[in-house]
Amino acid sequence: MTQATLYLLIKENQKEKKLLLAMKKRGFGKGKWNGVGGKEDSEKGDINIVKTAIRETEEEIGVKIKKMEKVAVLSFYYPYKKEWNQDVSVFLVKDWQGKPVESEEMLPKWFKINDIPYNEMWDDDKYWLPKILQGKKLKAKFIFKQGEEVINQDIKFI
Ligand code: 6OG
Repeated sequence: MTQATLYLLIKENQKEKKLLLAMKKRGFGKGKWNGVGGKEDSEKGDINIVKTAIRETEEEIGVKIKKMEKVAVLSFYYPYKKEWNQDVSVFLVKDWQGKPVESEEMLPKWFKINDIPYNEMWDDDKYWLPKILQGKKLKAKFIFKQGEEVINQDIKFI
């Protein structure tokens, strides 16, 4: 199973809480808002998840992660296209350096927690992301049908 990662930057003050999403401009998930992330790449010097996180957020949105917390493991299954199957580890990031900027791969934008564009995101996100934003940690499984729609899901809180 392919292992991938997803980083969700969150900024919060007394007044409001915002989540950074980025419009994917190419590759898997093109045209959708998502967190930043990808797969470990040993050719680029990734030796562990922290190195991968730092490289990817720098490449994709120009910020340097200082601290991150693992909050979920999501397993995605595509019975009609098994090579897409992947496990995605999700991390919340509240401490980083720099300001998110557009790259060749992604266009970042801050969203208020109550304004997340779920209808322009992966279909599974509406099931697990609200729980993460409430402070829960979870392990989940999603099965997709053609058209990238979830047909089966199982969420366990940990
Ligand atoms: P690259 O192909 O760009 O890595 N990813 C998903 N994220 C969400 N929110 N929902 C899904 O539901 C996803 N499937 C994959 C993991 C792909 C990036 O997309 C994430 C990676 O960050 C199916 O290397």
